[in-house]
Amino acid sequence: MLLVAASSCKKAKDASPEAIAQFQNVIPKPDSAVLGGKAFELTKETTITLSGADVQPLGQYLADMLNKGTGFELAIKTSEKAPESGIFLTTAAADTTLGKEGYTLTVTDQLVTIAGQPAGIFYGLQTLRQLFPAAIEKTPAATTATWQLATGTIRDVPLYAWRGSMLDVARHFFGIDDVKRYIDLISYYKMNILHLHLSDDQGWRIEIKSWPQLTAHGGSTQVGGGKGGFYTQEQYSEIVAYAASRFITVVPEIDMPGHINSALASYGELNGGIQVPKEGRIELDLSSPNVLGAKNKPTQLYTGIQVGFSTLRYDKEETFRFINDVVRELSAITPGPYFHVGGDEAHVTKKDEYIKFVNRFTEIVKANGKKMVGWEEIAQGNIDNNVIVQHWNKEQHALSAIDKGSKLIMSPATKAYLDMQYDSTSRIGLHWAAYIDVDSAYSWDPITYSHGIDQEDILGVEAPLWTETVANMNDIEYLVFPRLPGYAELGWSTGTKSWEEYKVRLGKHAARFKALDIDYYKSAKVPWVE
Ligand code: TNX
Repeated sequence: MLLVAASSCKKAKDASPEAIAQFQNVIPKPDSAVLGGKAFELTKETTITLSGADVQPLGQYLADMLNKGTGFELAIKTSEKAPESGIFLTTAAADTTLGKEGYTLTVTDQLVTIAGQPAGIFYGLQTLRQLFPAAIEKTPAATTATWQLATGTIRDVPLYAWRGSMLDVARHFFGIDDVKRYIDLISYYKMNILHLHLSDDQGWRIEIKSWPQLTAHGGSTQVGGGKGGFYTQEQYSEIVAYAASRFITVVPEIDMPGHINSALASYGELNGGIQVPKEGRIELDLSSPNVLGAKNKPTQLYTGIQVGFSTLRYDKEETFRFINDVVRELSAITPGPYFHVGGDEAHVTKKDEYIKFVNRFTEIVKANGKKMVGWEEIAQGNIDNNVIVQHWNKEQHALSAIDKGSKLIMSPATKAYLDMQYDSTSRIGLHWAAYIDVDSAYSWDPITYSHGIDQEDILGVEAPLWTETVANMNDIEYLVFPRLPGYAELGWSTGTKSWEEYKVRLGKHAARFKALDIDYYKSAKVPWVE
């Protein structure tokens, strides 16, 4: 008698139309995805098998995610050999052409295999989540759903190395739980950078042990006069570790030499003199008594939303002791390679002093073992190919950065600013750069956005969320969704992009937003399917 393995006796079922649609609706769009069209079913008997180095936490992450949505208690085991059925995560069999972040995901009617290096597997898991019905994201678990995937093969590698979002925790402060949720939401779309804007005129948000007043006083308020807040170094480390578990690098920013009033209010000796900026976008209200402070004297705390009026004092060594201490303490608790020095809108710093500041920043950041990142204005200093420049406004700065050998992060305000209103009716947001509806947010190409910028000059794409008008998590979600998946796709996906095609996929993510409890903006430009 012929013995046949039980599994091959069963004839594979066809995939449901829903499972097929899910296979086709992944955001960011995979490099290649070939549909098989049969069905794989996850049941309570499904086993997760792990193979290779550093794969254990990924197996646990997957089990937690699936168990939460299904109510199952899936078993995890380790084996060098691929199993016949279940889900198999392997770092052992990785195809070297996938790089650090690429992955393959193969679904047969019996077995789901994700192969890659750890980061690649993590991204493969994000794709896998999207291949399941949206209910997989719901808590409490859905008990009636069947958990079917369509069979097929996906091979995926990112276009850019830097795929990020910035969260401004200075204008309004956001606690650890909010930041962790932000990390989860951006990681769902395969972003790998969280840029934290940790200081600005209105607040200083990271404990610096050698300068305690920065947080004790400088962190005590925020836009609108609320109570502000800050992270202790331990809390910051908790955020950094949480981000790392999602393959996200935290890039800390201390904005200098402008955008610095919270430090000047805390230590008057740093104050280079508050002034009305000559080229500021908004005129400083001189009648407001709480903004003025004489050079070398502490300023008042500031709770408005104007920019460009404050500066560190250049002509005192004390300032550089301060900068050194801040960069040293913050670098020591930042495992990632980057330190962002701000450098934007220093409208009342004298031009020659501004350039000298940038040159000093470059030395200090390097001496502390980090790679310097700064807003595009730093291209006026002696920067080189060790420095990364974040382009947000003026093409001339971006081009001079390239001339000096620096790479660019593309964050053009007219396209990539998450704090811009969708249209004039948006309940929060600014509009100085543009109104950015979901179609506009997606319909640009970092390469063709400016003349003279080539793909090799671009490190990646980052969407900043400034929070002058953003006070809580609901506000964050309203501005970030549904634009963020589009920025993630611009950063990740190769190939030509079409809004007409993308908007259909995005529309189908509404059910996922809902299951993830994301309070998104229902733009009329998108055919939403909840
Ligand atoms: C400009 S963009 C700023 C921020 C503001 C933002 C508001 C940049 C480097 N600086 O200080 O928060 O506009 O949209």
